[in-house]
Amino acid sequence: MKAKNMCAVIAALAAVFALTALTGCQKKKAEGGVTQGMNKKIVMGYSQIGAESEWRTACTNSVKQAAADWNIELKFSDAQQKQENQLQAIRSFIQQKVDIIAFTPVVSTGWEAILRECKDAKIPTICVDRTIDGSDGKADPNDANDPDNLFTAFIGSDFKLEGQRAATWLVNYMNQIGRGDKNPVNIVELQGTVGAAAATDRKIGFEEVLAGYPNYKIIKSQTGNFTRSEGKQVMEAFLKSDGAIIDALYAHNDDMAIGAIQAIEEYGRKPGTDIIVVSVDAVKGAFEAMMAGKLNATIECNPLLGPQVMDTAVKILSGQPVQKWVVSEESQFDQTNAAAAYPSRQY
Ligand code: GZL
Repeated sequence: MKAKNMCAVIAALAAVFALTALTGCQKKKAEGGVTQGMNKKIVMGYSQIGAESEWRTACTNSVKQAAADWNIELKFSDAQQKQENQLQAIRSFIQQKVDIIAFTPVVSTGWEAILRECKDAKIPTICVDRTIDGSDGKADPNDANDPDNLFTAFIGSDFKLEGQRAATWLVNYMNQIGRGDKNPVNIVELQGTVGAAAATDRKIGFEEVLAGYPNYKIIKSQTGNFTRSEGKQVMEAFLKSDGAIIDALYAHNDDMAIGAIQAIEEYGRKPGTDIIVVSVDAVKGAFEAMMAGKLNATIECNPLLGPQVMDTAVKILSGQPVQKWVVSEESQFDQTNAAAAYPSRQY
């Protein structure tokens, strides 16, 4: 065979190989949703807490898209921030005999009974984003009451670490601008939803670091429920009572920080300059506020959990071992790196 023809054959074979490999891997991802040995499409029930923030919307979109990519049938329920709606949805998933149940606990308590019902029904469960009270990601096989034995896996962030990172960033920045020795450094805090693991642990982590800096004082702390509107309202109250002496704001999420920034401007002080603002999530709105000089830093909390949820579900249903806690990889951003990172942000 002439060399020219040989090259054509090799090129054709290479193309066929590449195409097979590609469709093979896509097929693998799509087949991922088939319960092994049963040739049945996996059916997942997912109880999401609501749509309170940019972060939550990104999380929901990630789960829905990943279910489609994995060829998993997703029964989705929006709880409108109410735990009773989540309990009702999970009971309905049990009655429908879904293969696996995923849920984001709106608050960390009140889940033992329903999770035992899931176990009794032999339906594995995945905590998405937030976990339940007492969970530390390590299940004690000898303790039936260990909260980590109530569910199969938790996919989410280390909220305490996020709080620690926020405080460390703030202390370093106040020192950098020559305000770290002020006594006191007055901080106001906008907490997330009362009882939510994200709020509880971000507060604990933040205060653990501040314990090493006695001149830093949290003079006011109140929930803004992770929403922009409530973040603005509560910040207006903080400014009314302490506006002249506030040095910094710690918000448990960007949505509340963005609402508070509006309140600070309306009050007549400069957010990002007079009042240093640090928050959590790293949603697009936070990058826009950092580029405008109104937000100083945000600690990333990754909402794009869908692929890990589906991958974990397939592993569980095909009998493969899974980690009890799949920790999200996260970074942090401030005005030195926000503009460079912004174009590639996905949420
Ligand atoms: C954190 C998540 C929080 C976000 C908020 O993992 O539960 O809930 O930080 C969201 O934006 O409302």
